[in-house]
Amino acid sequence: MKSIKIWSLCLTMLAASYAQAQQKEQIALKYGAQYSGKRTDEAMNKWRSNRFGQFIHWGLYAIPGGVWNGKTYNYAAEFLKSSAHIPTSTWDSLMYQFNPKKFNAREWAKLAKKMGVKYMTITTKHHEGFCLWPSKYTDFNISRTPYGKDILKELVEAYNAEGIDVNFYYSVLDWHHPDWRYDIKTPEDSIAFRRFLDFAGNQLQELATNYPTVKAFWFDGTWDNSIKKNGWWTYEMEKMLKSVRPGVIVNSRLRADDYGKRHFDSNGQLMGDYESGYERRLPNPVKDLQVTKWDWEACMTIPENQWGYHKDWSISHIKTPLELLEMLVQTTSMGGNFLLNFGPAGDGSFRPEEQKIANTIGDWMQQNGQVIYGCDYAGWEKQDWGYFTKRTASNQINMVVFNVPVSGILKIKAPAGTQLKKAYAGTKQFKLEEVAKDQYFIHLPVQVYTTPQVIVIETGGGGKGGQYQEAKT
Ligand code: FHN
Repeated sequence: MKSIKIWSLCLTMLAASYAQAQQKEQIALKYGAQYSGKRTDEAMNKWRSNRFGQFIHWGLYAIPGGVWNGKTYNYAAEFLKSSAHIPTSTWDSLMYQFNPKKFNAREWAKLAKKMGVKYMTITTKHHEGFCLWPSKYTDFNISRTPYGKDILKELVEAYNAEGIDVNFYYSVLDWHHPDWRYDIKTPEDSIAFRRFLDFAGNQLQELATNYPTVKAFWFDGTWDNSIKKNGWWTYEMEKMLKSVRPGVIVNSRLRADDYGKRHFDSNGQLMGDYESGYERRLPNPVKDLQVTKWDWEACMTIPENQWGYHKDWSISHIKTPLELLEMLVQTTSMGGNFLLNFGPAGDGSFRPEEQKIANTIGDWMQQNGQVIYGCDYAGWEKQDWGYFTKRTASNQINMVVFNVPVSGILKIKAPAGTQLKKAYAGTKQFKLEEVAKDQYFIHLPVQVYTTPQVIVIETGGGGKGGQYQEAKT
C-alpha cells in the first residue's frame, strides 16, 4: 500500500513539473494575442448568436467575369487580373465601366432577409484595390465611376433596415497601390511599405469612423512576408479599430505576431476575435473539435472556387441548396458561424442559382431557424442521422435529421445521467424508447423525406439510476 502512495506522489509531481515546463515555454510577445478565451460581451454574443451570414464579393472583377479578350480563365474570377496577366493601368480602367444598372441595395437586403442571414460581409476593397466607398485616400474608388454614389453606404443602410448586421471585408493586399510590397528586402522596400501601412491604416480608420454601424472587420490578403514582418501593425490595427468602434469584432486573418506567426501566436493563442481560416471547408469534427475553445467562422463558395462573379459556372460542381444547408447545420453543431458567398454580376444582379439557393434555404430557415440562431455545440455524441445543436439560452437540444436510416430508428446517446423528458416536432410527440443506459431510440415513420427533419428534445432532472447493468468485461 505504501509503495502505491509513493508512486502516486511521484506521478503527481511529474505531472506538475511537466505542466510547469509547458508554462515556462510561454514566449514573451509584444504583438501576440490581446486576450485569451472567448469574448463574452454583448457584441460578440450577438455575432455568435447570428450563426448565418452572407458573404458578398463585388468589385471591378465582376465586369469581365473571368473572361478576357474572348478567353475564359477558369481560376477564381476575382484573380483575373493576375490569371490573364493584365497590366494594372488596363485593369484600373475598368473603373470607368462600373455602372451596375440592376443594382438595388434594398432588393439585395430583402433576398438576404428571405435567406435567413443575420449578417452580411461585403468586400469594401478586394486585392484589386478598388474601393466601394468614396475613400479620400485614393482616387481608385466608387466616386470616380459612372455610378458615382457610395455603394457601401447604400448597402449598410439597406441591410441594417432589414435588421441584418453589416461587416466589412478589407484586403490588405493591394495590387493597385504603388507602395505595396510582397516582401521587405531593401531599405527602399521598408520606406515604401511603411507608407502603404499608413495608407491602409487611414482607410481602416475612415471605414470605422464613417460607417458607425459596422459590426466586424474581415481581413484578408495578409499572407505575404511583408505583413508577417510587420506584426506590430496588425496588433495596432486591432487596437485602433476597437478604440474607434468599441465592440467591433476582428477576424484572425489580420494578425501576425512578433515572429510572423499568423492566426495563432507563437504561444498557440488565437489572435483576433475568431478563427477565420476555414475557407471552402469545415473543421474536421474529430481532429478540430477543440474549436469549441474559440469562436470561428467557415466561409463557403457555391462553385468550387469562385468568390467574384464568373460568367461560366459550368466548370465546377455547383453546391445544391441542401448541401449548403447541411454545411450550415453542421457548422452550428460544432459551435461555428457559416458565411455563404454570393458574387453579383457587374450589372448588380444575382444569378438564378444564387436566388434559388437563397429562397430554398430561406424556406427551411423560416420554419427551423430556432435550431441555428442562438445555438451552439451540444456536446452529445454525434450520430449518423445528422446533427445535434443546443439552444444556449434554454439548453434545449435539437436534432436535425439529414439521413433517415432504413430502420427509421434515430439513435440517441445522451450524456451520462441526462433525463430525456420529451421529444417533439411542433405538435407531434415522439416516443422516447429507452434501450440501454442513457441510450434511446426515436422511431421515425419510414417515408421519403425531402428536407431535414427537426426534433426537439427536452431534458431535465437526473436520469433513471440502476435499471441497466454495466457490462463486466
Ligand atoms: O484571395 C482571396 C479570395 O479572392 C477570397 O476573397 C477568399 C475569401 O476567403 N480569400 C482569399 C483566398 O484565401
